[in-house]
Amino acid sequence: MSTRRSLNGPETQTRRSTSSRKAWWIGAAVIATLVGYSLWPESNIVQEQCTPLKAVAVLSGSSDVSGVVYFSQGCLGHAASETTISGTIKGLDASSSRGFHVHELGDATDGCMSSGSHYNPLKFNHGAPSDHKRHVGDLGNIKSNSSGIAEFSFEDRLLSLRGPFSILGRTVVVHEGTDDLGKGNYSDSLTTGHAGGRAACGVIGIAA
Ligand SMILES: [Cu+2]
Ligand SMILES: [Zn+2]
Repeated sequence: MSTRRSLNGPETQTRRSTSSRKAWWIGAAVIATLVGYSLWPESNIVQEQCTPLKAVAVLSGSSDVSGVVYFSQGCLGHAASETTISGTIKGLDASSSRGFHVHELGDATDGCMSSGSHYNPLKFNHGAPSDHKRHVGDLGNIKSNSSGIAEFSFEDRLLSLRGPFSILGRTVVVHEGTDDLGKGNYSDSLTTGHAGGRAACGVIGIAA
């Protein structure tokens, strides 16, 4: 009896440690497979992370201001790159700076007035495009030449055509006044940049 007992003890322990070793190897294999798949450059997971996108907005309004604005966002490796904003807007006051923003809504039922406030998903104050804390839609000013035409092309690191803060379906607005970039000490400097009325606007749609 006493011999049997002493034999049973160690045997059971060996079985237990063999099965826990098996579980460890299965776990390690599963983790290695998942990590390997996510790192493999041609796996579907990685390919779906970035596709170059383009968008366009045709601007018009109750004033003589009109134009077209293009947006394009490429890829840097697996991540989206900065967004390029380019376009031509005419009918502006000569040699002037005019507030230029993405507003939150794509609602044109009341012209430019129904496009809501500056697109601000992070709930910061209004600012300059170069500010770390600003509305996502804050693009500063566009500058017109002596004929009242603004031609521009610049990049922005916050505007995106994809993801949770996408600007697709929102509205780009040109104002009648100059955006003070939040530094004008007016009552609306920190909400609208004191940029005045809305001269023209257009809903941002997907482009080919
Ligand atoms: Cu605006
Ligand atoms: Zn703003």
